[in-house]
Order: sequence, then structure tokens, then C-alpha cells
Amino acid sequence: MASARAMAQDEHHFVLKSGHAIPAVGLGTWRAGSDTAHSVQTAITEVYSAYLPYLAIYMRRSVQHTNQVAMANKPILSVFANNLIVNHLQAGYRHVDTAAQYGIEQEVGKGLKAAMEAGINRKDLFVTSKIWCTNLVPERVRPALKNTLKDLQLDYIDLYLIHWPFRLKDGAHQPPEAGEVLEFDMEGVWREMERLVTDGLVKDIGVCNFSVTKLNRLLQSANIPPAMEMHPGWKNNKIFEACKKHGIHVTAYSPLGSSEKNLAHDPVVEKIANKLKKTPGQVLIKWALQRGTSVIPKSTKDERIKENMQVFGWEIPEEDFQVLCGIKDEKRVLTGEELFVNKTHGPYKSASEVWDNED
Ligand code: NDP
Ligand code: 1BO
Repeated sequence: MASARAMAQDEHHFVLKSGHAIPAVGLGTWRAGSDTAHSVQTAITEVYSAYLPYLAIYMRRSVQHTNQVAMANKPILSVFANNLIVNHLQAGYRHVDTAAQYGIEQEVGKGLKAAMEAGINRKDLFVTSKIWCTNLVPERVRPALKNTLKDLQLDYIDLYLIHWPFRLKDGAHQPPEAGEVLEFDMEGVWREMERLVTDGLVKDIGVCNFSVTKLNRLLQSANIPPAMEMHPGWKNNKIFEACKKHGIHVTAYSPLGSSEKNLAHDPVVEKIANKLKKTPGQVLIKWALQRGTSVIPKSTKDERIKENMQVFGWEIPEEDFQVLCGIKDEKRVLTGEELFVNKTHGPYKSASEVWDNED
């Protein structure tokens, strides 16, 4: 598969079908726990101190240069400094991915509020959330979104996703007991989500964890930006190709292989990282970007939050990109088994069935 940089509007954004831009890298928040508010605020507003010494050196050099050569060159100093400041500001995260089911939307809301109080404009942020399976009935869609908005302290969000395409009964167990996993009214729920867009509560809507079969069903009545698990250890090519065919943008979740299959220690990834003088995390994130997906790595560690954003201004050479594409033993991390499989009573008796036997 060839690198797909051409799909991006610029290095920092991709464009959704609606024409809205989605930041290429966002902050994941699943299992971010009690550090969430701090992580969100840090990701958005952190001053990337690594840039400051360079700024000082360049300014000093420019001053020497202007003094020595000609006063007419003085504007170089301010242009140079301004460019550095612009690059520096662009290093901050502007996209946060969360979900009602993560149980941390209030914390995310606190982090967003702190970032906005520090001077970040709401319109420059891109906030994604997801409707949970217990609310996948048309009459619950709007109240679920309203609850999310209240917790996030926002009056709209940028992207609202169906988290998984199965309805769960309130209080469903993990794994589910008989009768707790239900088919959902996909078209009815989608119509309600479209109304949220019409009413200005949500800018874009989309889906997660859809098989090609389910995507094709929904596409009979919708255009959507889905989010799917994607990393070199699970390229998820079938759904990726189906989305490409329909011009649908994909966000790669668990881009590092999540905590269960963290690919930062994969020898192939490590070797390429050493060669490129980048970290394994940066190589995995860059691989996803060059493939044409936006990406939402999660970290609660300040250093990694910064590291994961320093993926612009360089490329993985095509030969290394292809080596990463060739990593074997592909497997999903998130099979949905714990959430939706009841081996005795069904309706899904195996993880394969959850994915319409497409894996
Ligand atoms: P990731 O692939 O982002 O991996 C997160 C793990 O990698 C954590 O253990 C983290 O630890 C560690 N990590 C972070 N940065 C680095 C680095 N530079 N080097 C090495 N290790 C690192 O997994 P997630 O499953 O969290 O996926 C990302 C986000 O995608 C989620 O948080 C969520 O927002 C979204 N998502 C959406 C789903 C959906 O159904 N729509 C499903 C799954 C995820 P630490 O925090 O200690 O740094
Ligand atoms: C159960 C939630 C999986 C991460 O989105």
C-alpha cells in the first residue's frame, strides 16, 4: 500500500466530507484516569520548551547578522522569529478524542475549560465524543449528546460517533448475559444524529467499529467519517479500502497497538526508529499519518504527549513505510468479545460474528 500523504489538506490536517478540517493528531483519553484533566490541558496549552533555546539562538544569530551586514536586513529577524513562533504554536494538540463510556468526560471538560481560559479559542479545537451502546435507540440520542455536552462544558462538539454498532441493555454485564445484546435501529439512530448536525449541536457524525457489511448498509443513507483500530499490527485493510472507495476519512485508534499490544517494542519498529533518529511511538504515529489516517494516541505522560506530536516536518522513506506495512501476525486488540459475545445464547457467539466474519 502506498503512502497517502496526497489526501491531506496540509501536514497538520485532513479534510472530512463535510469540508471541515480534522487535526491530523489528537489526544486519546481512554483509560486516562485521574490524570485526564491535566493531560488534556497539557496537550493543548503546553509550551514546547524544546523550541525555546533554538528560538534564542536564531534570534541572536539574526541580530549579529543584521548588525554585521546591513540594517536593511532587520526584517529577517522578525520574520524568522514569527515563523518559529507559528511552528511552536502548531505543535500544540487541537484534537481530543473521548467518549461517554470512558467515564471521564467531566475531567476532559475541565481540561478543555482550562485550555480555553489560557487563551485557546473554542473554534480552534476539535472535540470528538461517542454515543454508548445503551443509548442506541432514536429517542435517547439527543439526551445522550446533551449529557456529553454538559459534562464537557461545551455547547457543541465537532464529531459525534456511534461507539459500537450494537445496542446493549441498560446494566448489561461483561461478558453479556442472555438477551443483553440487541440489534439496533441503525437508520433511526442515524436520522437522529443527522438532526444534531442540523441543529448545530454537532459539526460531523460518524461511526466506529463497523464491518464492511455494516458500513455498506449505512452508506445507503449516509456519508460518514469512521474511526477504526489501525496500526501495523492490525492494518484493518478491508474497512480502510472500503472507506477510501467512498471518500470517507478514517481516524486510526490504538495507533500504538494500545497498552495490550504496544508496538513500541516491536524490533522492526525499533530498528526503523533508530535509523530515522525518532522514537518508536513517533514512527507508529507517522506511519498512520502517511497512510492517510488521522490518529489519536493516548498518553498521560507529559513527555510522551509532546513526543507523540513531534511527527511533522519529516517522512518515513517509502522502503521503511513498506517494511512497517509488512509486519506479520496481524490481530485486533479490541475484538469486542468482552462486550458483545455470549458463547451460549448469542446473538454473537464469537468475536468473528461481531465483525460479520470478515476478519
Ligand atoms: P494507544 O495505541 O494510543 O496506546 C496507548 C498506550 O501506549 C498507553 O499504554 C500509553 O501509556 C502508551 N504510550 C503512549 N505514548 C507512547 C510512546 N510514545 N511510546 C510508547 N508507549 C506510549 O492506545 P489506545 O487504545 O488508548 O488508543 C488511543 C485512543 O483511541 C484511545 O485513548 C481512545 O481515545 C481512542 N479509542 C477509540 C476506540 C473506539 O472504539 N472508537 C477504541 C479504542 C481507542 P502512557 O499513558 O503511560 O504513556
Ligand atoms: C469499551 C471502549 C473501548 C474504547 O473505545
